[in-house]
Amino acid sequence: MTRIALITGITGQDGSYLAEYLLGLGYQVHGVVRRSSTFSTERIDHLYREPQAESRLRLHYGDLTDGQSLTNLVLKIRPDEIYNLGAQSHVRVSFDQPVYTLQAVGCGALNILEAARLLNESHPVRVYQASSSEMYGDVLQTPQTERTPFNPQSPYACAKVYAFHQTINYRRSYDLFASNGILFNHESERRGETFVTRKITRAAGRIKAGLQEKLYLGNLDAKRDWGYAKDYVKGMHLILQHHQPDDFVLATGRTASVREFCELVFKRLDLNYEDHVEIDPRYYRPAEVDLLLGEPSKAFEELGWQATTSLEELAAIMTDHDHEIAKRELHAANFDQFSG
Ligand code: NAP
Ligand code: F7E
Repeated sequence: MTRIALITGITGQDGSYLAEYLLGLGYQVHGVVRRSSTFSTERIDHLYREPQAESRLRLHYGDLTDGQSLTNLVLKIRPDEIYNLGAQSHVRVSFDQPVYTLQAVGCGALNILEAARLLNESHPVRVYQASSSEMYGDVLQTPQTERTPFNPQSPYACAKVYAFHQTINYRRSYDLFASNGILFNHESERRGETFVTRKITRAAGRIKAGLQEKLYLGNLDAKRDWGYAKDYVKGMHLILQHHQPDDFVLATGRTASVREFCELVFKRLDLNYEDHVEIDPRYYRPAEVDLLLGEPSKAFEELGWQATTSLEELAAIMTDHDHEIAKRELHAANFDQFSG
């Protein structure tokens, strides 16, 4: 029997890699897409060009804040697995839009759990909740494990803590297979361009191509445990294949500062980041998370999962990808000048 998965946030970084991975495993994949006035499916459009995958991928309009339509969709599709990846996922933006962030991240997760609870009465379903290392906030213990208490530092993190606990509540109260993946930062060439790693690799590529001079950043001393998103979606799948629902940290076990990431990226392009990076206090946050470092041994021992891409490899993949984009941008700019 073909297994059926429903992914919220399928148009995002993780959703696109997860859809690819599940289609490769033979799943039928359904995705929830928000209606917008421009197309938002750039990260998954290529899947429609793969004939084998195309017929097993279905997109549906929906929004995490619209519980009734999510329930209708879940009861119609009857998925075996639900991956709740949809979110207003930008920490800095959550300070500007705290209520919407709570609605999408906190109530959104509750809407998914309610829909799954109803489906579970007639069809067994497993739910993955995209929890976050941001929940540790102003950390109370280093490294952070599944037992480290949360101390959230942003509206985003507070909403994720709510969703985390509701996931456990539904597991205990309704015998629903509902698990949290507590994922530390994971990046890729599909990372949104306002997250710091991608902001750095995009700008460095453009600086190398002569398209810009400066890169303006906020706190260079913040430290993160950065992995590669492709590794992490495999972990999400393993979490739902486990013999029982549980909560798992997925991380690399290594931390590095924003400054170190800048050094790696600019050095790969034979540039010195100090010549180009300037501080703009606009990018500081009202409250900062200074240090995140995950301890992923539970995931290794119980799921056989580990991160396989080093920080150097991640920086190289993203830098090379974005340097190629910048070269194309330069070519297009020169062509316009010539033909104009
Ligand atoms: P992302 O690239 O920002 O993608 C977020 C996705 O959620 C997009 O598809 C977005 O749709 C969708 N979305 C936003 N608001 C929605 C709403 N109200 N209803 C339905 N869908 C909505 O995020 P990501 O990096 O892939 O992260 C995936 C999940 O993991 C998120 O829940 C994030 O909070 C969590 N997480 C991420 C990391 C990380 O380092 N990447 C670490 C821990 C946890 P549009 O395309 O229309 O905007
Ligand atoms: O910031 C600092 C910033 O926005 C990382 C999300 O996926 O991971 C992500 O949240 C650090 C912070 O990611 C700039 O202050 C400096 O300390 O790339 P980021 P994040 O806040 O860690 C977690 C795990 C999630 O769950 C989230 O969904 O970099 N920083 N200068 C900057 N950050 C940004 N964005 N822009 C700057 O100019």
